[in-house]
Amino acid sequence: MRSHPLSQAPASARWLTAPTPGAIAILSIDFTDYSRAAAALGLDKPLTILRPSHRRIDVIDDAVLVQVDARTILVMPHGGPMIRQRLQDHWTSRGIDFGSSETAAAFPEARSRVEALALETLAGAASPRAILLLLQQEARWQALAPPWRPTLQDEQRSLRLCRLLRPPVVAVIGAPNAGKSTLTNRLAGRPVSIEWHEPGSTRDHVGVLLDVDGLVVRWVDTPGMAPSSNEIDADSAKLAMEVISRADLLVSLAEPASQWIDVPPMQAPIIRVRSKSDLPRSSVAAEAGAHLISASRGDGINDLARLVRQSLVSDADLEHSGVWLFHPALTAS
Ligand SMILES: Nc1nc2c(ncn2[C@@H]2O[C@H](COP(=O)(O)OP(=O)(O)OP(=O)(O)O)[C@@H](O)[C@H]2O)c(=O)[nH]1
Ligand SMILES: [Mg+2]
Repeated sequence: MRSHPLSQAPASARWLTAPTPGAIAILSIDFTDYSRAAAALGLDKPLTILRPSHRRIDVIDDAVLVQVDARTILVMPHGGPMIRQRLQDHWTSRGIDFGSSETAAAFPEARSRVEALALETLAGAASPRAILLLLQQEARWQALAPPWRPTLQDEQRSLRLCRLLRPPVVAVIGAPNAGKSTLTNRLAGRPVSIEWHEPGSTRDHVGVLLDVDGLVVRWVDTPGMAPSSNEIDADSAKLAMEVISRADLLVSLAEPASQWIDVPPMQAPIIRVRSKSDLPRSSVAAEAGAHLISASRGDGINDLARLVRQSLVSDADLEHSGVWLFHPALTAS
């Protein structure tokens, strides 16, 4: 397991000996750029390959160091747990990465730290669209030349792509009877939420994990928003507002000839949807800025799913050929 040149840390470290007390401990330091690694380790004089050298490691301990090849140094300090910890804390503070050693051990087949992290991430990724992108990361990181720093665009694109790993929250909102639960059930392909011709049929919000055009989202069907004197409704409306305030995207539904409800200004973007397009009154097909659906008949549903996915993870993000900072260990400097 090599430290990757673009892992940003000057070197990655992993203990080869157990954390129990012993005469000596062995720490393997992997790197690709010797001078960066040596600077972080505080090595003033260079090591000669395969010749053990007794060094003072800053103020912590004496240790024997052996550089085994162009990319690995073994460090052998005294094996007490306190010394081990102090050494680890000291070198962590100088940017050496001890974090991914467990990941590396779990994926011995991986060719690099980036690949080990990608395989680990793949195991927990929510969305099918994450798979191919994660498998491409090893080659992409290898293709870049160190030293590399992500741009703000890289970081922002990476954050949006991370929605493929942890489902973003999409809240569907609208007046009572707008057709929110019917849309939810249509997207789920099964009944998950009560649809009823009387307004107020959804009393509490209903959350479901949905695959929306290859992006798995936490879809939340909220109760219709209307002033109410009923105690339960007031509570459920409060709960709905909490969900709305945490949403990454709002899908706002309005029946033909009715207004979209107002929500307080939020961070989350809003997609406006005109529902029940099959009804005769809805000859408003070309309404500016609104998407037309009939959840009962299924009209416009695939396009809406695509719009939802695009609003959260765009085609441009998915097709971008740059690297993805898909794991916190890749952002550590
Ligand atoms: N014609 C037609 N009727 C629809 C459509 N979508 C929903 N409805 C009907 O509208 C009524 C209300 O639908 P719901 O999905 O329960 O509406 P809701 O927005 O969840 O309502 P609340 O939970 O009460 O806020 C039901 O009778 C649905 O069958 C549609 O696309 N076309
Ligand atoms: Mg409902």
